[in-house]
Amino acid sequence: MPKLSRRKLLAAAAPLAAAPIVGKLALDSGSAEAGGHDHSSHSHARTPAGHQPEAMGHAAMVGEEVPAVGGPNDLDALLYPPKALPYQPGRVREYELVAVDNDLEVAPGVFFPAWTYNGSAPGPVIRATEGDTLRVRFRNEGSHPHTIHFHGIHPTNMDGVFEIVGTGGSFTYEFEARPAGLHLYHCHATPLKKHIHKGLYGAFIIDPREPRPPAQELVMVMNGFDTDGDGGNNFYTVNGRSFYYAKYPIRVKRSELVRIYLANLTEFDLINSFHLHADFFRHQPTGTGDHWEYTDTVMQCQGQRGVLEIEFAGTGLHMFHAHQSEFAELGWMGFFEVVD
Ligand SMILES: [Cu+2]
Repeated sequence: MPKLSRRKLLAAAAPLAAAPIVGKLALDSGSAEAGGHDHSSHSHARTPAGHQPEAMGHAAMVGEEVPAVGGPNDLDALLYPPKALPYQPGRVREYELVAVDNDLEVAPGVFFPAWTYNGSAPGPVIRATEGDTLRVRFRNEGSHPHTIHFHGIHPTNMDGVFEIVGTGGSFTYEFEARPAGLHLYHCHATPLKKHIHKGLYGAFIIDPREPRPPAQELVMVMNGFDTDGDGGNNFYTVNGRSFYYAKYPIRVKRSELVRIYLANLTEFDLINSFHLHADFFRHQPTGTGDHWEYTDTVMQCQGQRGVLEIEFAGTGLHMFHAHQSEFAELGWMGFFEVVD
């Protein structure tokens, strides 16, 4: 009965969402209600799920620290992409990706036995300019066979589906980076659902030859973690840790262009979404073409992605979260701290 256990877990985790509100921001009365829950039953609900520590729930109840793992700069390598390079004929961009098994702490005391590229889920951001030769040296030091399948236009023998790289093996992917846009890479070994939800995926930016305007650039990969193995996610995050950007808001400057590369790699759930409070952004699906939607909410199916641009009108803490309330309450929520 995966549904039941998931609902129970949701009930247990609901007060977590209130933590930053009660503890740090004192925004509205809705949080008082969440803070007033009887939490003795919550502890029981989460026990069968495995390793959810009581401390998480309790901290949230009394409005102390936001229950997120780690320090303020831990996820910088995933949040801030490598710099865009101006187009230059004949350039080769090289990356090394190593598949490794790694237990990831996705929420305080909650570990997920992940399969990763380079140790994290999502894996590193890969970036090239349209026309570059992309060369990715892949080594499998994990316990299962893996590949790297890139989205984009490339020869089929570089597609990451025919060569299956066993433990100890390696393969070099090499192709011209095109078309410009925001793409993905992920493992394509079978069973595919497992190889993806275990953590083998990441963002793949191809910059147009005519560069985009300078901006404060951010990468957000939406994902989920099934920490009790019931085929449903127990935690939702951007870049791998629940509530991380609630604890460590992303600082950006008012009136300056902010560009977000947003991709959805959530397994099990059909869609995920990004909703911004107190402002609107422009959204370019897949980072291609010249269609921009002006909105405060965008939804993405698995594998969908897009480029968001915004100049914040005001300063202060701007909340963002999945507009599926369930996801938000299970970790997919954070803040931009907009400053002058
Ligand atoms: Cu795999």
